[in-house]
Amino acid sequence: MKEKLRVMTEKPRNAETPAEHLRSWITANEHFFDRNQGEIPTEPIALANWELTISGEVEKPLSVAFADILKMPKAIVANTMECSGNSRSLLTEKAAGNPWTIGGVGNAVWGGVWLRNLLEQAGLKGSARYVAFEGYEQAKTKFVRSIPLDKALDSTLLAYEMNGEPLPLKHGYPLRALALGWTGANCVKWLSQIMVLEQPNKGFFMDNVYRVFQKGMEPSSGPAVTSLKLKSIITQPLPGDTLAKGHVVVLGAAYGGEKGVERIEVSVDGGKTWAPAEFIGPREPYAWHQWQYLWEVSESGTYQIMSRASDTNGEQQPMDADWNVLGYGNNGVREHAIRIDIA
Ligand SMILES: Nc1nc2c(c(=O)[nH]1)N[C@H]1C(S)=C(S)[C@@H](COP(=O)(O)O)O[C@H]1N2
Ligand SMILES: [Mo]
Repeated sequence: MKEKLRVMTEKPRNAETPAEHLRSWITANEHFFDRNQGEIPTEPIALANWELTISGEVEKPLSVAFADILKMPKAIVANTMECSGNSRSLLTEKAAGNPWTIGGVGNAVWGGVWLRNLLEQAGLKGSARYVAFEGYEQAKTKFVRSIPLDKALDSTLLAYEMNGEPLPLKHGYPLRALALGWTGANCVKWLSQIMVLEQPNKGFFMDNVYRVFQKGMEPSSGPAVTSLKLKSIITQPLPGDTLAKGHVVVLGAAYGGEKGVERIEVSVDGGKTWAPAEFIGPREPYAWHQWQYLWEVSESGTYQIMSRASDTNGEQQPMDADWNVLGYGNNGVREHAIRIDIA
């Protein structure tokens, strides 16, 4: 099969979406980025052999078959998922990890069931504070992640459909967690176990990574990554393009995880002056907003184009990203500037 993504590592498979496939509101399944800490299962599990257990701080531990999931009310929700390390390679000071540019993000319409419905069936004990997820894939160190109970009850989906198709194997078939508006690390694939806990889960993927910390600090002393940060990206033109004078359509996307994006502005002079861009396409909570800026350019030269988002509270995307050792959450305006030539 022809490769559709920009592959960073093949084993495990980490690959980003080329910018031209970030221009539509829906990111097609075949163009959606891949991020794996271990191996993708080689074969999809037979649905008859799959079960989901719910244990820990619950009144009635459950074991649920796929058919039971399908009988529950179905929720259909758009959600933009971004890898915590997306845009890491655009940081001016290097940070360790996969060299994502802007393509470690995608938007899909997910079908599934609300986690709260299953937790209600199991009955939470008074001691319940966190919900941990584990997948069925083979791995030396299992990718186990927990989220606070509030998030689990309020806005976490267990998804079995992605853009109207059964969840593809590499995106977590048959079921994955989706903490809406939170980074991909909070969205465990190949889900097989849910554990309700009194404390956050401990382990490598909780305490050593997905933490925001500075050099010389203990990783676990930094906060865990949660919501996507307010950010905008330019998806057309592409860095280094040479374009003709006249109408130039600048395209991009803006997103803020749990926060809604209210406004988007564009600068074509390296941040000296700004003009409003307009939103195009659907606007839904948890999903990115595509935008366009119609630029009339009459002089040849080199231009630096930037975009800047504001959220519904009037907060602005920062001009420079907050650096951290693992390069998470790069949402800097300057880091995302592109340089192009007008001939
Ligand atoms: N079981 C399991 N779930 C996982 C991972 C993993 O390695 N194993 N990677 C996580 C990370 S860091 C991200 S960004 C997303 C990527 O999901 P995708 O490959 O469907 O785009 O899955 C998350 N869920
Ligand atoms: Mo990630």
